[in-house]
Amino acid sequence: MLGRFISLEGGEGVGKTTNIGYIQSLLAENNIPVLLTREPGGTPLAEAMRQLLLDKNQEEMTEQAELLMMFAARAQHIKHVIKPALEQGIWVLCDRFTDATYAYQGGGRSMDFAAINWLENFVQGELRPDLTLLLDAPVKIGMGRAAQRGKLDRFEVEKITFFEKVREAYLALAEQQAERIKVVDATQNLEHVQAEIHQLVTQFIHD
Ligand code: T5A
Repeated sequence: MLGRFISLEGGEGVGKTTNIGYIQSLLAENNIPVLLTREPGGTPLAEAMRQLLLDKNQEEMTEQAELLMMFAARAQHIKHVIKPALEQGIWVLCDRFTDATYAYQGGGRSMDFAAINWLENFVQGELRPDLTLLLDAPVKIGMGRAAQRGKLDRFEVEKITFFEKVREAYLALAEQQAERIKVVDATQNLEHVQAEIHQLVTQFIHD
């Protein structure tokens, strides 16, 4: 792969969408071509699956269906968007990727990590992000920020204990894969969050 793959992770409302544009501008300043995308989503079919995954007004979705849909959307995304970009030397900046599956389905829903790991290998082959920025904040701070946006989706209506487990799983992943996953303290004001991101991304660019 000629391009490099950066993912942005974290619980609800920690500031991923807010900061993705900032990272894009940092890459652009360094003359790096970049593609912005997100999960679940990123292609028309994967975006249609996103609608289903986030819609709370439907029959109860089984945990297995949820997990498989995350990976079904990911398979489309990788084949039609992520891999073609990386092969052309375009960097990919993705709002959430498979760490979110470990955190939400593995941590939040207590699903078997080995099953997720099997699906990860099946769908992605060797593709993994080169750098992951994990924006971390206590659940109440993130949920408070997310709530300001109004309407809540199918995940956002979960109980606080669900999001505590999501956060724990993310932090455990960061500890296990410290080389790739860098934790950013998202409780700080935006200026400080972006100063931390600036340092991490600049270092990664020059590695
Ligand atoms: N999901 C996803 C899974 O369960 N498994 C998977 O495998 C994948 C890929 C997707 C949902 O799907 C789940 C997880 C999610 O529940 P999403 O829209 O991608 O949904 O995720 P959300 O977390 O819902 O995204 P949000 O838009 O809610 O959160 P963001 O992007 O982290 O937060 P953002 O940038 O919109 O900021 C929220 C508010 O906070 C303010 C912003 O201005 C905004 O108003 N803010 C700050 N305020 C003060 N200080 C700061 N430092 C601030 N940073 C941002």
